[in-house]
Amino acid sequence: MKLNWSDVTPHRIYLDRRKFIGASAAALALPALASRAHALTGRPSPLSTDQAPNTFEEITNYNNFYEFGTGKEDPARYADQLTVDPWSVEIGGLVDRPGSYGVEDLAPDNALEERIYRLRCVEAWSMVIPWIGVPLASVLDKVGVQPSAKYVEFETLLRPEEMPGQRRAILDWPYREGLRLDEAMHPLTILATGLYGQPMPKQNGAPIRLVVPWKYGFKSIKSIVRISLVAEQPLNTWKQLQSSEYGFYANVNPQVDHPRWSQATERRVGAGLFAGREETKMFNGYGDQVASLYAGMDLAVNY
Ligand SMILES: Nc1nc2c(c(=O)[nH]1)N[C@H]1C(S)=C(S)[C@@H](COP(=O)(O)O)O[C@H]1N2
Ligand SMILES: [Mo]
Repeated sequence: MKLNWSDVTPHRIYLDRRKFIGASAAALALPALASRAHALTGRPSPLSTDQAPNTFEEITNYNNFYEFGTGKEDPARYADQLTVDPWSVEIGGLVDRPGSYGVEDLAPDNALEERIYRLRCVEAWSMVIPWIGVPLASVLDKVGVQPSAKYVEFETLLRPEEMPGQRRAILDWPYREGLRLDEAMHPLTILATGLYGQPMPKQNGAPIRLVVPWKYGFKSIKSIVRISLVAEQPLNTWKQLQSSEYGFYANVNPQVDHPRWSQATERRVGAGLFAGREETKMFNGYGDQVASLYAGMDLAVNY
């Protein structure tokens, strides 16, 4: 599915639509994906923030996706080259039903939900993004996690022909991430296949990417082709690159600074030149839901 600018729902219309109850007329005018998402039926998820989302333009023009270059504008410029159809995700390791799954199998239209989440990058900027997707738990339940599995490992597509950043040794490709199994099963953790009621823009990780809103953005791995259930903690790309700066857990934590900058505050993208920085919240403001996962752990050690 190719996303054209002309297909894009303007931000303002989108916000008006969300207020619309019984939005069948509005839904008819939308692409299939959007019309089936809860998002546009006027029933926001209790897991969504009520903070105003960033504009579609901000969300799709200020990105980190090093496979397309290290500049914030590179993904919007180069991700168009990426073929996302056909696409399959290999699910394996300690599961009952390993195999090659299509995006439709993992995130069927009738299961899609909207989740409006804050995204806090380790670089100390943030956004609010209205994702469309399914709980990762629903996918893991489908494939049957075996009792010996303790972690989930994710891998991005390796295709240097279409990903110019992969022709350079910026990171150890393919990009890899991991979660502890209880983090992966948490209701806030989703596999997203769209945003703003549209199929996922390529620069945001089409056709399917992880979103873990209480962790720094680098945990939310894009364009996933492999999911493995494993017994040992997997090594994630950023920790592999520089383990003194990037850990496995990467929970948003205003009290644990990056060795080269403070994590106490953040800049909301699009807030304007004169807007002050915001205070960063523990677990990116999701502490009520997730703090218990880390009871008894020293989060300064397990950063
Ligand atoms: N494969 C892959 N996934 C990735 C990245 C990347 O470079 N490659 N960057 C991460 C970082 S640092 C952030 S902040 C988020 C950004 O997501 P967004 O561009 O959709 O806002 O994607 C994460 N997922
Ligand atoms: Mo990030």
